[in-house]
Amino acid sequence: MAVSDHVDLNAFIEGVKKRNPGQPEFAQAVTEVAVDIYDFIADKEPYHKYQILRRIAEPDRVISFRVCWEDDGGNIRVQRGWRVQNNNSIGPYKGGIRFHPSVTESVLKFLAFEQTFKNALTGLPMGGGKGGANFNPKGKSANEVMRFCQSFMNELYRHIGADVDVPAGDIGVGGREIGYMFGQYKRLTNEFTGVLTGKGLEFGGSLIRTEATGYGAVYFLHEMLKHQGKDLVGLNAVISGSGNVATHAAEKINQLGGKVLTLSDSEGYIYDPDGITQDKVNFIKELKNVKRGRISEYVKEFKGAQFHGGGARPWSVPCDVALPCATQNELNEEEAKTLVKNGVIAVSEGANMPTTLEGTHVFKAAKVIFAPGKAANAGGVAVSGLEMSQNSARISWKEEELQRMLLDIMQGIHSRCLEYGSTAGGGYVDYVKGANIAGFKKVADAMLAYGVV
Ligand code: NDP
Ligand code: 2IT
Repeated sequence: MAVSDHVDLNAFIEGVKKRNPGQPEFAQAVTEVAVDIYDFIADKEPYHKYQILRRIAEPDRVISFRVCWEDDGGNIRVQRGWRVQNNNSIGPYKGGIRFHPSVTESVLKFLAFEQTFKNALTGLPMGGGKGGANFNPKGKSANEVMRFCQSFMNELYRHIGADVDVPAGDIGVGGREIGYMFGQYKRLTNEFTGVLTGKGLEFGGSLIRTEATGYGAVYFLHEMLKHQGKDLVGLNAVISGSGNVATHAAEKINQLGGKVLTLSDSEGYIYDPDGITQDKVNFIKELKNVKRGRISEYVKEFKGAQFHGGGARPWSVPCDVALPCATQNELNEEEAKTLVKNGVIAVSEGANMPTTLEGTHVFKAAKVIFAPGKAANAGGVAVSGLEMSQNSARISWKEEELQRMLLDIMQGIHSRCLEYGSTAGGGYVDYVKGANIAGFKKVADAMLAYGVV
C-alpha cells in the first residue's frame, strides 16, 4: 500500500469516535496519542500494514459484570463492575481498580489504553489493563466496603491471575480495599500468589509502593527541571487532590526543598501560605486514610490556611510548578491560561489525563515544561512491577534498593521521552510526544513479532 493510501489521522479519529459512541474520555485519550503516532509512523510501512495503532485502540476484551451487595440497613444494592484488558503484548495485563460513582466503560477504556503506553515506558514486562466499579465508597462503613470488595472479587477472580492480569489500587481503592480483595481471591482459589499489588507488607506487599506514584511524579518533575539546569529548591507548588498520589507528591516536594501551597478534594481546595509541611501532610494522611474526613477540616487545625469551597480548583493560586493529582479533565484551557499568566514553569501530571487536550495545547504553546501522566505517574505501576518480581521470587527487597530502583526507572522514562520528544537544536522538549512514541514503539514492535493475532 502506498503511503498516500493510508487512512489519514482525521479519518482514524472519526472512526474511533464512531465505533465507541458515548465514550468521550476514550476518544480523547486515543486522539492525544494518535496525533503523535501518525507523525512517527508516516514513513514506517509495517506499522500501517499491520494496523498496529488501530489494534492497540481496540481492547483485547472488556469484561463487565453485576456486583450485588447488602448495605448496613439490609438493602440490596446493585453496581456494575468492569475489567478492561487492553493489551498484553509485553506482559500480563496490569493496572489499577477504581471505585468512584463516575466510573464508566469509557473512563476505564481510556485508563487501560493509557496504561498500555505507561507500562511500556517503565521498561518492565507489563501489559495494560484497568478495572473498577461505579461504587461510591464515600460515607460507607468498613463492613460495607468489605462486602462490596468481596462481591466484586467473586466475579473478577476468574479473569485475573499472577501471569494473566494483576490489578492494583486507583481512586477509591487503597491498602484497605486491596486487603479485602486479596483475602477473597485467596479464599476462592486457595492460592497465595501475587495476583494483586499494593498489598500490605505482611502479605506480600512491597516497601514504597504506597509512596511510589507521588514520589515518582516529583522525581520526573525534578529530572525535567534538571535538564534545564534548575531544581526544586525554593519553588512554590500547587497540587490538586489529597489522596495517595497528592499527599506523597507533597511529601517529596518538601523533601526536595519546594513549598506546597495547596491540596484539594472534590469539595474545594486549601491554600496554606505558610506551606503544607511534612507534619501537615501527616495530618492529612491520617484525616483521609483513618478518619475518612474531608480536606476542609485542615483549616480547623491550621489557622493560617484558607478553604475555598464549592468544588473550587487550585489553579488560580500563583505558583512555579503545578501537579494535578486528582482525576481526569480537572485542568482546562482557561485554567491552563491562568497558570501560564501567573508564571508556571513546569507541570507534572500525577493523575491520569488531568489536563484537557486544549489545556495541553496552551502549555505547549507557552513552552511550559509539561509531563503527561503516562510518563510522570508511572512510578506507582513500576513499583507494582517490582512487587510482582518479589512475589514471584518469594523475597522482599530492602527499602534503599527499591528507592534506588524507583529513581532509576523515572530517570529511564525521562531519557526515553528525550529520545523521541527532543527538537532539533535542543530547544523545547515535547514530553507528550516523547512518551507516546517511546511507549508505542515497544508495544508495536512486540505486536509485529507476533504477526496478526
Ligand atoms: P485517591 O482515591 O487516593 O484520591 C483521589 C483524590 O482525588 C481525592 O482527593 C479525591 O477527592 C480527588 N478526586 C477524585 N475524583 C474527583 C473528582 N471527580 N473531582 C474532584 N476531585 C476528585 O486516588 P489516587 O491518589 O490513587 O489517584 C489520583 C489520580 O492518580 C487518579 O487519576 C489515578 O488514576 C492516578 N494514579 C494513581 C496511581 C496510584 O498508584 N494510586 C498511579 C498512577 C496514577 P474526593 O475524596 O472528594 O473524591
Ligand atoms: O494508573 C496507574 O498507573 C495505577 N493506578 C497503578 C496501577 C498499578 O498496577 O500499580
